[in-house]
Amino acid sequence: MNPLGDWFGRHSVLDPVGPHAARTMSAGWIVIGVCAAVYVAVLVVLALAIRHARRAAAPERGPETHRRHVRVVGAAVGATIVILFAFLFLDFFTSRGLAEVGAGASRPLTIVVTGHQWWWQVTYEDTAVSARFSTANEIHIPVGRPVMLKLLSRDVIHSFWVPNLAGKRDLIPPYTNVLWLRADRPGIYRGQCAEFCGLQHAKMDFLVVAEPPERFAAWVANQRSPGRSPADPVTRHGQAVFLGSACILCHTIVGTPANGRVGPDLTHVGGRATLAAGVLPNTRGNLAGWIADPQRVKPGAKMPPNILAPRDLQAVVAYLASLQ
Ligand code: HEC
Ligand SMILES: [Cu+2]
Repeated sequence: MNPLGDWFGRHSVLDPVGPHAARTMSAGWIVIGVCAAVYVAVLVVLALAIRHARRAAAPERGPETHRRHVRVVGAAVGATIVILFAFLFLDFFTSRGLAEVGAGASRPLTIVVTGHQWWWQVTYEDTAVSARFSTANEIHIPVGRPVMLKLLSRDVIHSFWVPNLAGKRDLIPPYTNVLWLRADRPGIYRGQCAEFCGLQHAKMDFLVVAEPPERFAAWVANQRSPGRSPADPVTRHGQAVFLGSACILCHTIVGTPANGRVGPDLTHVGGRATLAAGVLPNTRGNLAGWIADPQRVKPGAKMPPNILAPRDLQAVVAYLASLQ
């Protein structure tokens, strides 16, 4: 496990856990290996040249030397062209291989990921409208099943990158890009926006949680349910405060009148590992701090500070934390 704990997740291109990342990494190793060999060869030739120049203080400049130089430089240019073409084919076949992993999927899971400044909206598609649901900054996928991500953006260009699972793919408004991935080992993999998208670009993270199919199915069933009704006076008061304030202009909680679309869906916010796009572990303290003053954590974030009486703030926190 990561020393920072599970909420941080794993984050390394050197540890591919699916066919997409693995193929990309193999191509990467070939490129690194060939480039290292070329680098060593250049240094060896340089050393020989220096030694040669030292020995022959007054180098002969006959036609024979000239011809040898032309041959050596010609061979080097030829080798460069061959290597670059080899890389071109390597790239082409790697990309084709990646497309095939997706094409073989009989029943892929389709997830729409929409980039916003500076968080990720995640919507699970289904032919039945009632079975669709939205969450934020946390993408659950079943281990071993190919997943098709449809990538959209509402504002500027973002780039979706989970190093352990796949290469980067840009989200370019108003187009839809597609990225396939498959996780072959359960785990929590951290992703990151990889295209500068404004003030809080560096704080636009997300988690991909790859879990066994039964656990994934249970998670989906829970996500499809409406937000839990408050079960005690404190959470009841919290819900009333939430529904009576500006929160509902921007946030949705399914099963309540709140259906704002500016910020993340909060129907099951209590069950998420992080807050504000991977920036804070989801604890009550962080939740309270975030709601009171998001600008302190993420200056420029599209959520205004909220001036709530301490009792109201604690109640809202209790209510949101109960939305598992
Ligand atoms: C003007 C729109 C707006 C209002 C009003 C607003 N929010 Fe937000 N909220 C956002 C946006 C946008 C984000 C995402 C910020 C980010 O991560 O960059 C967010 C994020 C959050 C998150 C973190 C969700 C997650 O999954 O990480 C919580 C919790 C939250 N808001 C609660 C509230 C509460 C409670 C209120 C009312 C007291 C409120 N918000 C009012 C827009 C708003
Ligand atoms: Cu970004």
